[in-house]
Amino acid sequence: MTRLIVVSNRVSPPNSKGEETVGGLAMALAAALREYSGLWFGWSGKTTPDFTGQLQMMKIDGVTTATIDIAEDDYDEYYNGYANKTLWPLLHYRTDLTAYDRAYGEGYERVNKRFAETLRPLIEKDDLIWIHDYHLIPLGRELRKLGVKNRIGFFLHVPWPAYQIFTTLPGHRKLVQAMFDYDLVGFHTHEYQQAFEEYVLTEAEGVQMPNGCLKCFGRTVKVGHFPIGIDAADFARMMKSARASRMRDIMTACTVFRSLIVGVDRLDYSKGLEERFIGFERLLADNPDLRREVLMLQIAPVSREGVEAYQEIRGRLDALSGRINGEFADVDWQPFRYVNKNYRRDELAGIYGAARVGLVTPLRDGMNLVAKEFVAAQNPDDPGVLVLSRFAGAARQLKEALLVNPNSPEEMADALKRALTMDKPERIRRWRALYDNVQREDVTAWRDAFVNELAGVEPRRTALAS
Ligand code: ADQ
Repeated sequence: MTRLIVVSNRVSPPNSKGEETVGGLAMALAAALREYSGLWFGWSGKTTPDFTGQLQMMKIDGVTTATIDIAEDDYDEYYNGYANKTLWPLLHYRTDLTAYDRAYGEGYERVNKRFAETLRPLIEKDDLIWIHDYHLIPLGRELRKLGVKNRIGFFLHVPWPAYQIFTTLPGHRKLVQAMFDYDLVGFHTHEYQQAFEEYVLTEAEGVQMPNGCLKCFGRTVKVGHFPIGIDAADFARMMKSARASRMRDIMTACTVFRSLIVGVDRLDYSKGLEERFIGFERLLADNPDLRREVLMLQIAPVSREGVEAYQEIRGRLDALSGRINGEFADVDWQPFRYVNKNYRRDELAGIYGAARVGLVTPLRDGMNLVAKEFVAAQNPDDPGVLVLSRFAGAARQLKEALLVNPNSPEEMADALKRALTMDKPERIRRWRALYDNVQREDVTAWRDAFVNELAGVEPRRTALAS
């Protein structure tokens, strides 16, 4: 069997206590690699004053990991800088938050080169190489410069934005050119794929070839969409665990016959948390009869604390949650609970299972795995309702959710009301269709579709894209 090398910015498989790191990508890659005798390469999460290139190899749960530390200035310029302050906001349509700093771009190039140089000696002739996400777009190019001719695929976990947004990035052409040093480039949805194609055809004068290939910069690359899913089988097992049941019981007990609305997200401006809080406030304001009947729990562990935009949104969310409780709480009822903690996956499963409504309303999201986890955690005989943003990639698959525009508090309040009052037959009918999709298009289907496509492309013989 061909060996699979997976490369991502962070390498974070489940630790020995069964706890897992927050983040959809880490969850998906850990699950995807479990069945492969593969290698997972990337950053350890630690920094050193100077870059050493020292590799740390480990085997955890059948997955071999190879990690490196990055230098402190790499952390500032590559990770906090170009990745989190430039590309992340840009790819999520937040040009207002996008910082353009030449030093960030240089840090990005430098770290990608260092990744390539450290990874190069580990690559064997027939390995398939699968590179993940916006941190590492130029990595394929750097590997090609070092003579790597293996099949290399790239998968983007976040949206590819509309042409008018992407072209606001200084140096946008160079980034797209680097995508042509891959053999296969994958997106979550057809919409992102189309936006990428539009850029190539209009801005870079590329040509659409038969069988899903694009030709540009003297190279041909195969492009496709591969919607990521959750490890549905593992989730079903986890739902039966003692911890999940205990958490479900605790949540049911402390909601005392009230309907629980739940949101679970990394604390990130792309997740639409402020808009969601305001939507819930609107529900309470417009529906006095529902006030004592509902309770909302928002779990949002802090992330990327080194970036100012994340510190600012944290302050605004604290103030909003205080405002909602201040306005509506009574001696025996507090409508809103806002928690900044991480939970184990089995505990989260129990929390989802106790909820009547899953409220997943990002302003933009590549896919959104929380929506799928919520569906997987429901009781088939009495399932909850998913309220989902139309701007999450998941909305393309989970069409039986109540789809909303997260920018409209009224629309969100109406959808919440509809979800809270939906009769059981409709809830069951919608949930069955959703669960069918979550089971069928799971993480294994995603991995197999991408890897099989990559394995099927012609091996390259030519040099770099020019
Ligand atoms: P993320 O932006 O991290 O992922 P998402 O897909 O929702 O977003 O995944 C978050 C994961 O973190 C989920 O598995 C969730 O259970 C977990 N999580 C969230 N809060 C937690 C908490 N408090 N405790 C424990 N676990 C928690 C990126 C893209 C997404 C894309 C994924 C995968 O931004 O659009 O779906 O990659 O491609």
